[in-house]
Amino acid sequence: VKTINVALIGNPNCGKTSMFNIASGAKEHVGNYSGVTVDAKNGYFEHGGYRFNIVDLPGTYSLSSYSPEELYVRRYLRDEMPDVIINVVVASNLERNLYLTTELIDMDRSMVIALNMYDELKASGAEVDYRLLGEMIGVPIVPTVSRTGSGIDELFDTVIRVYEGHDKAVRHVHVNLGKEVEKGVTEIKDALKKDPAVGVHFSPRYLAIKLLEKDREVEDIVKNSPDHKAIFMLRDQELARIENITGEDITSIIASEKYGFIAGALAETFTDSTKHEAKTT
Ligand code: GDP
Ligand code: MG
Ligand code: K
Repeated sequence: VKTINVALIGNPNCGKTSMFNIASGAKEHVGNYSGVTVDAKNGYFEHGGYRFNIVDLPGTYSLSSYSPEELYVRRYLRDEMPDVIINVVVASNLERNLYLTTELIDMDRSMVIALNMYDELKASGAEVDYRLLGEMIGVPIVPTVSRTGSGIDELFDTVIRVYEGHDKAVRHVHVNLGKEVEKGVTEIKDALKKDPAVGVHFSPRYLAIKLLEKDREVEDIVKNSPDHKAIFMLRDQELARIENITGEDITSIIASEKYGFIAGALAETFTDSTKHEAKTT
């Protein structure tokens, strides 16, 4: 039997542990609990002729190095290289939850989105064209209710298809960060690519974006490259150029472009019939 290593990644309280329990038969604590220890739980099960190793990771809003949870999840992604990531999102809070998704897209990893708490979305009267949304962002999306198990079989069927390279929604999408940032990212990415060791764990694009954000841990990764002095000089130059031309701080430019990407995708796929007065155009 083939083994697929999957990691559950999502914001706090999106239903990761409930999904982990229902898939693996475990009985981990579920609820509004934020523990002192930041760790992961492993489980095993079989589905569709495959063996799954599943890990329940701490909840995180982003993949920077700001909090112990973010660092933990990113180190896990660096060191363990899961075959497929299940990005669990709260169906009725996509604007916020998809931010983390944009960071995973930058990393260019194999991924499936579990559109969780789909029961609450339906009860609210809102609707999302999740097939179209998945095609737009290049990641298959499966509605799930991890409290009851609804959609979990379809979710793991989709994980198998993604793992085997058979899912039609899978496509590499580029979250455009605006002309100036994109120019900087391209320059840094090209410099990084000269070292074959770079990009083994993280995509050159992800590393370039995080270098522009002055992410300490990514700087440490890049320090292993023989060209790192030239790369840091280039980063400093590009950062100065971008902030000069735009008059804005890089982290706010990147955040607003990412939220713009999400808003654009949701404008075409999300309808909230309870808010039919909302459109002004
Ligand atoms: P985690 O922090 O991501 O591990 O989330 P948990 O699994 O601990 O779930 C947080 C809360 O959401 C708990 O009260 C769960 O019972 C509830 N929950 C999880 N999944 C669903 C779902 O699909 N629908 C509904 N209505 N509630 C859910
Ligand atoms: Mg949990
Ligand atoms: K929780």
